[in-house]
Amino acid sequence: MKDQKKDDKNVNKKLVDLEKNISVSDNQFLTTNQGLKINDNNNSLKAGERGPTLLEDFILREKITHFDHERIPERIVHARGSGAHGIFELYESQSEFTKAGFLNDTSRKTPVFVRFSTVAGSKGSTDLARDVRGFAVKFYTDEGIFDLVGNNIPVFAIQDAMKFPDFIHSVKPEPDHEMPQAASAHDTFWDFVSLVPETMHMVSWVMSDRGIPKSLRMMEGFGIHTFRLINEKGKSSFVKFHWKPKLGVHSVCWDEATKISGKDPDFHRRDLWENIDQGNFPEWELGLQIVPEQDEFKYDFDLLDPTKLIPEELVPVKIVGKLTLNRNPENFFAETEQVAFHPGHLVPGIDFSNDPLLQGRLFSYTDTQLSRLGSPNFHEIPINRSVAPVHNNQRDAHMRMTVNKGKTAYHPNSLGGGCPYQAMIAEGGFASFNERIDAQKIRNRSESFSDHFSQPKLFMNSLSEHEKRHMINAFAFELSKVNYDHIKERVCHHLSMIDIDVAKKVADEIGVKIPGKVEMPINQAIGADENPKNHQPKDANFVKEKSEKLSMEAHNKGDIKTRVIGILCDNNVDEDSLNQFKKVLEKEGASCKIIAPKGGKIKGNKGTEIKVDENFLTVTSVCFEAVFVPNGISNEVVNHEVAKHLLNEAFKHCKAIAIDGNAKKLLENTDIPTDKDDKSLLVDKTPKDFVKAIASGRNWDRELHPVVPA
Ligand code: HDE
Repeated sequence: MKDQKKDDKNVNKKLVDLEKNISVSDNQFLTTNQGLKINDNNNSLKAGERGPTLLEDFILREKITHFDHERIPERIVHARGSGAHGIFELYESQSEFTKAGFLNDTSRKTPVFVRFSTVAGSKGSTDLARDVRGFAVKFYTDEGIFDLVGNNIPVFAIQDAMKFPDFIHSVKPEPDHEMPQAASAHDTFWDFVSLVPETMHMVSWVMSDRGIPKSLRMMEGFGIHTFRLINEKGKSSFVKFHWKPKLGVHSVCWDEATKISGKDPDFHRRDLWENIDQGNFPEWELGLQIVPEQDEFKYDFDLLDPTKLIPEELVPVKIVGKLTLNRNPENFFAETEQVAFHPGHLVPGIDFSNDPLLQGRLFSYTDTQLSRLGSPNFHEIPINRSVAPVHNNQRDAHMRMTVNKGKTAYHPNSLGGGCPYQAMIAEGGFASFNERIDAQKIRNRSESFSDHFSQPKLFMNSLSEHEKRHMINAFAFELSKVNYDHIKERVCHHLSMIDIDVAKKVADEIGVKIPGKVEMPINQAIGADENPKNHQPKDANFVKEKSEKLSMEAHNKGDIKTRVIGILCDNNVDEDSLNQFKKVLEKEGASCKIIAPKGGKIKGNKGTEIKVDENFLTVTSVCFEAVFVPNGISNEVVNHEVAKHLLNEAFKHCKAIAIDGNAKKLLENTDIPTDKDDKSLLVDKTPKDFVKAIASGRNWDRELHPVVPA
């Protein structure tokens, strides 16, 4: 492992700050929490060797009491997460748009902590459930903490915070039997979706391959809401934040996802940890979509509507900086579990918009920490502590760590010299954007929020053929699990409003008819308009065009960096064949894992000892991006069911397979057709051809004629 900590220390103020709390027990005595050295950590104090335990055993009581209280409530959403430390570097000053220090000063390396998460599953659920992924970034800036609490999908399911508890109650395991775990619920979730058509855009994204990412390192991130940037002169622009992964955007296929969930539920977590550990630091570029204030009403969707994105054709994403994750946490609980994000953690130069979903979030995130972390002092927990100085008159409460000196805990004061004093704007004081609001108090939703189908139509138009096929299959799979036809029909109706072809395929697969019309209940507020007729979803604008970047295909970087390639060998493997491929694959940045029937080491045909990474008991093709079988494999492997299954399954999942020399005998023993043209099945081809095949992405055409029953 690289000693990133040492390199970082020169620049990373947060790592230096965390050092204060790091405890190492090397060469130390075991003690109680009071510092008393413990002489026997194995036996409780008893009345006689076989007698009852004595209440006076304070050592036992302390140990057990602490243990009894070790758990805190998991997050109500985004419970399962993985975190990492890193830095953010700016390419070019954005002072034209914002005065935020970390977006102005290119010499700064702003420390960050990032937490990725699934949304629906609990803390111990699987990484590869079909779900949205959280992508929350905490910037420890010199002006205080800025949190960009986003997701890997650019739109949200609902438009108003008022619907969030309903939405989440529908998506979480059903309350009577607490099923299903990890994935979104079936009857309740789809019931909600069918009654709230604004969900259809986000649901379409989740049903696409974006819902089953290959790696956390290979996902985009989106701030979703429109925020504001404010420059030194007080001028405001609207902005949407994007994270673009340097490794491109990749997913697994559904059959693979379900198998990974069983074989390695920690697949994403492990991948992130191991890559950071090995020095393959994941990187994302920060992109800004900036909309001048005067263009607020220029588009046929509302910038304040979180179910809408701004197509990159309308407003290009300006790349302004780079995020690098370069250090794993020291302690999962202390860092990943206790980190507390909040979209209301702002720095001067960034402000909110009036997006009604964002507005509700501003309340929720502090509130939830009170029950999760247990005290309003959660900002003192080391991972949450600002590197900018914190001084105010807030005092006391549970687990207060700071020892505030002095008599005065009020403002204004004269006894404390007026301190801490307010900052003028020129001194870095935060002032909310001076937006003019002249309105009536009203519980309603803007008419400009009522087009629910045009953007999902744009999304579906933009998918490549196989992406669309996967999305249709996912809709069909999830809806097949729903027990009520009227729910399935209503969803198919909404789909028909978006794309009739998609709707027909889904309806056919799940065996329902698409209703011509469905009566929607009033799902928007009735304060201003009590006529249910006025609350039916509007037809989609006739969207013909595509938006290129909505397809994952547009984000393939054409390389194989950090991909894991399985190499199936045995004793006497042809070392030339093995090394020729391995060398080229590793030079291109992939990592190779040796698979052999038994663990330990094998001996190549020249007598070299080769370490085995996976044996036939542990191996599974779903953990590899591609498989290579070198020349010189034994008859045992040729006839072994595990070896046959490995190739069959890799083929089924459309992965590249390279076969060299006598390994053809194994190929012939599988269900893989060898007489068809297949760009990713390489027999006696060069390592470079193999690299090209992996880099070009999966051969999805194989799905059109499935032949492998694996
Ligand atoms: Fe969250 N969300 N959310 N959310 N959210 C939480 O805060 C909430 C929303 C997101 O790794 C909770 O500390 C409301 C949108 C992420 O710790 C909670 C609404 C987006 C994370 C909460 C939303 C998100 C959370 C649970 C609608 C994408 C995980 C624990 C009004 C832009 C952060 C916590 C982490 C977590 C509330 C909508 C992203 C309950 C009320 C939109 C990535 O406060």
